[in-house]
This record gives sequence, C-alpha cells and structure tokens, in this order.
Amino acid sequence: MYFENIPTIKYEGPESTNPLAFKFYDAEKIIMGKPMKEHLPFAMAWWHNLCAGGTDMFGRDTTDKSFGAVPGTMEHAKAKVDAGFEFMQKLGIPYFCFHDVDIVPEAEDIKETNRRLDEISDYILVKMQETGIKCLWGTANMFGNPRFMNGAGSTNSADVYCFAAAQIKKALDITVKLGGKGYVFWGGREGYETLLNTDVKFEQENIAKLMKMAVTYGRSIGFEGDFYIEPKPKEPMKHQYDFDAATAIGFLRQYGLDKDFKMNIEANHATLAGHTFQHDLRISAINGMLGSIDANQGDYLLGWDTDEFPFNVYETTMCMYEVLKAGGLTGGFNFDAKTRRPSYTHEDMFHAYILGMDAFALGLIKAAEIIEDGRIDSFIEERYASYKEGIGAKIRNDETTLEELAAYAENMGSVAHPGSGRQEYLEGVVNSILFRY
Ligand code: XUL
Ligand code: CO
Repeated sequence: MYFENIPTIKYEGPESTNPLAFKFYDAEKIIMGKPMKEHLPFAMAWWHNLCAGGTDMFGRDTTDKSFGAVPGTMEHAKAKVDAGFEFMQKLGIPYFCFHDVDIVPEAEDIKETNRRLDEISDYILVKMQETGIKCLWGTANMFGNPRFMNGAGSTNSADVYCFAAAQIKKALDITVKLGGKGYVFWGGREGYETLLNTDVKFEQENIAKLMKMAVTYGRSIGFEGDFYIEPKPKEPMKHQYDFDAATAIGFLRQYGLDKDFKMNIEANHATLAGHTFQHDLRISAINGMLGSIDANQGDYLLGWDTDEFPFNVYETTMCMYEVLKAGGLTGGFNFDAKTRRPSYTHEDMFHAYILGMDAFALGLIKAAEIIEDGRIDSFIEERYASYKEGIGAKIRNDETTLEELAAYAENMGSVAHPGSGRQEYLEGVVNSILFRY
C-alpha cells in the first residue's frame, strides 16, 4: 500500500464536506439513458501522476514519486505500477495512458529498453487482469531525448528517423499487448524554430510517411483501434505542424490518413491555439474525427501549457455538450494534468483527480440539462430557418446558380434583417441552468 491514509473514494453528493469524496461523480447515476461511468471513461496519465515530481525551469522536484524504490531502476518501475493501480482502484478510474519511457527507465541501448518494456508490460498485464483496469492509449515519447531535438518524423537525420520508427514499433507492440483502444501521436518536436533552416514540405511528407508505416504495421499486428493526432500550436517548438484540429484534419486528408486517424483534443492545447476547447471539439466532431480528450485546463493569464486539473465548469459543460451531441467518444477522458508545484503531497494527487472527475461529472449533468431544456438548440434551429424553404432550400439542395441568386436579390427590394444573434439571452439561459438552486 502506497496511499495508506486514503480510503476508497465514494460519491457523497454536493452537500458533502468530506474532502476525500466525490460531490458530483456518481458512477452509476443515469444521465440521458446511460450511467455516468459510460459517458465518462476516465484515464490516469502515467507521466504526470506517477513520474513528474514538480521540476520546472527554476527549481527541482517538490514531490517524492520514488514509491519506496530507487528512481531509474526496474524496482522503481514496478513500484510505480503498484502505486498507479492502487491509485486508480481507489478512485474508480477504469483506464490509463502511457508513453514508453513513462513505464521503464530508458537504457543506453534500445534493445535493453525494449527488453524492459516486455518485462514491465507482463507485470502491468497481471495487474490489469486482477483489477479490470484497461489501457486507453499508448504512445512513444519522441521529444524528451536530445536525439529528437530537430523532431522525430520531421528530423533532418535519417538515423534519428529510424530510431523514432523503432520506438513507435515497440510502443505499438506494447499498446496491442495491453489491449489499448488507441495510439497517440503528439508531435512534440514536429515543427520548426526558423524557416532559415527548415524545408517544411519535406518534413511534413516525412511525418506522413512515418504515420503511414505505423498504420500498416499496427494493422498487421492486429491493432483495430484508432490512431490519434493530438494537435498543439506551440511549446516546445515555436511553430508545431499540428497547430489545431482544422490543420491536423487537413494534413490527414492530404496524405490519405483520415480513415485511420481521429483527434485527441486537449483543452489547454486548443486555448494555446487561440480557440476555445469547445471550438476544437466541434471542428473534430463535424468532421467525424472526435476520438478522445486530454482533459485539463490552461490559464488565460499564462502563455504556456500549464496542464491544470479541470475546474472551470463552463468549459467542462460545453465540452460535454459537444461530446453528447457527437454521440460520445470512442476514446476517453485522459487527465493530462498535474498538481501545482506547491501541492506536493500524495493526498494532493487524490484531491486533483476528485476535482477533475467532479468537474466533468458536473459538466455532464449540466450539458444534459441544456440539451433537455432545448432553448439553445431550438434557437439555433430557428436562426437558420430561411434555408428551410424557397430560395434557401434551393441553396441547401444545390438546385440553384449564382445567376438565379443574383436575379432573386435584384428583385427582392430591401434586404430582410437577418435576426438578432441573441448572445446575451443565450448566455443567460446557460447561467440559469448552471446555477439553478
Ligand atoms: C504535451 C502532451 C503530451 C501528450 C502525449 O503537451 O499533451 O503529454 O498528451 O504525448
Ligand atoms: Co496531452
């Protein structure tokens, strides 16, 4: 036991003042015909929860994540597995996500790293069988090691490119072995710092080639899940190629990868791109590519990826509105989030997940209420009513020409008023549902 003083976290309702209880996440509660736990397949991010100790640009770790073992050893890797499964069980989290180097220390020689990956995945598999906890997605860390300073798929070095291929191949093997539902590409260093040394077309073609080879290999070993691109506009690179959902979707279509890939949308990445979280979810959903979510939030006062636990219920509500409208996710909600550096105790890890799970549960409850209330949806329906009949219906049905529309306009007399957008009224509707008492 690593978290001796922490009990199993139970639902106690909004009136509870018990810090170690859910106030809104009630796994079995039925919302729009389905239990909450099915709407909200939560996942633990191995890297933040079990590896990161709070080191930042100005100071070292504040949290002890040694779990009683010496960091950098396989004993430590196993202790993290034990701690992680105890953590997930206590919170009722059904999934986890991992990078290759989160689960083992990377060795000098990739053959040794791969041997360690085989060993740890055997160990994880036993824990999965004992607990019923599953793998949501796996990925390869192709950004931390200095060899990837110029990118992985986008690197200028063919040798580094091959090394990236080797890591992807092994990460896919392990993801399939653990029954992962998805495989993620976050283009950590796939981008550029200056065009003075960069051939953008060449680099993008090479990224696509690597993804194509990954799909071919993945399918050959029985991977039936989705590949995901996780868009992010900047950090670490000044300009990252997968800037946002629209850019990544265009890239996938250009290179014929759109049948095998969907989006993994991260809230803080969307806001760094100058969008709302909801915007990137909507763009993914209308293109049939809303796959999975990295559930976190950023800070509008800071210009970098702060990976905070979700607290903003407006954002979680509008996220769940998009997810409900899209008919759910094929993936899940991975808390790609870390406790603030001064929240350094192991108990804080539980407070953080309770906050995140409750914020999404409340978002789900409120999004369902907004949909059931119907005022927002009926307003949008009515707003486009001029396309239901007459000339509008002809436009929608591709039954007209520019000449016909011009003739119609010339004979129309004065242009009809398009109707108020009623934003303030609609925002008031949202508030009246969110803060009903
Ligand atoms: C980095 C980030 C990654 C990906 C997985 O901003 O979000 O942790 O989720 O590589
Ligand atoms: Co992420």
